Amino acid sequence: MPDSELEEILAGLRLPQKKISPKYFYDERGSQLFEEITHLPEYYPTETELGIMQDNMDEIAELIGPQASLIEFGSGSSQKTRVLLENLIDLAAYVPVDISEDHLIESSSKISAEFPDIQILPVVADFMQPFDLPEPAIWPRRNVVYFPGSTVGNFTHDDANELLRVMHQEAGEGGALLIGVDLQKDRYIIERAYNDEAGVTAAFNLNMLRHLNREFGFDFDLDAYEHSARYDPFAGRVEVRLVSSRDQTVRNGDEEIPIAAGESILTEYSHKYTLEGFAAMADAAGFSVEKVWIDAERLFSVQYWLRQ
Ligand code: SAH
Ligand code: AVI
Repeated sequence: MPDSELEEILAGLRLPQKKISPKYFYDERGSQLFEEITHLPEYYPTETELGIMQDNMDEIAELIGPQASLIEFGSGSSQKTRVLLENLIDLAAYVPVDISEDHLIESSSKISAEFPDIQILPVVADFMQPFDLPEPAIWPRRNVVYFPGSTVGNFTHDDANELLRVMHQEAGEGGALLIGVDLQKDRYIIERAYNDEAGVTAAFNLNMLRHLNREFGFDFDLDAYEHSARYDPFAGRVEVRLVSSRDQTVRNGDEEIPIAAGESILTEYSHKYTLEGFAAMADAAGFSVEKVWIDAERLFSVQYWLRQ
């Protein structure tokens, strides 16, 4: 593991409000737990987004047009992407990009078997750092960056803006962005989605500490932290934390970091947007909003943005 990553984690743990980037959720087990989350009855985003895609697939396919290259940021299990791969016309290539290496390789080989006529070019990368994209064998008519799942919500507004600008660049001349974003709504619906009865989200959150122990040499005691997820309606975001249940010290090499009882480590934000707020994000990143699809309950939106 690069020293810079360990430094980044230690720097976050030295802050008055301790925090660790949500990208560290996604080791092999974390990716599997996220996949389980997407099937939970309380976790509305996946099913809702999939429904929006299915209901509007003809229009989406027409807007994207033939021979596009589809570049997915944070592809995970490529669950929703299958609907696109089945319906887009003469796709030039599918490029799934993800930080979770084993999971990406496994998902991509399944996709390759299911869609033998489409060139699949997986890329293992942290998309917040510069990375190279492979060139498809067939020259695409247009690059479409696909960013589903409201993963954009896991970034602060500033980081999301930076990431959207990277996507603007990757989309290139005539390119577009197809993005899924979760909407602000009743607090109860949101908090239920992040505090499921079966405890899968809690296990997903705690698994981050197991990942840090294994890959970076920490000695977190997983039994001494509790999952917390609260929606802040003013900030429009869920704040996911691990709360220390006793005074304790976490060690890494020579470094000792004290953590008091009740003190928390912030592990994730999940921002929820208004349609107006998200249109402002498009504008700031150099895109124009071409089309917005939402479900009947106005829970979630899928948007098609054109590169200006
Ligand atoms: N797109 C899927 C998965 C969303 S989960 C869906 O809609 O269901 C978020 C995904 O983004 C995970 O697969 C995770 O491994 C990946 N991810 C998170 N941070 C990342 C980063 N910085 N760089 C690359 N991939 C990242
Ligand atoms: C990947 N991301 C959009 C999920 C979310 O809803 O913010 C991650 C997640 N965290 C807890 N449950 C799901």
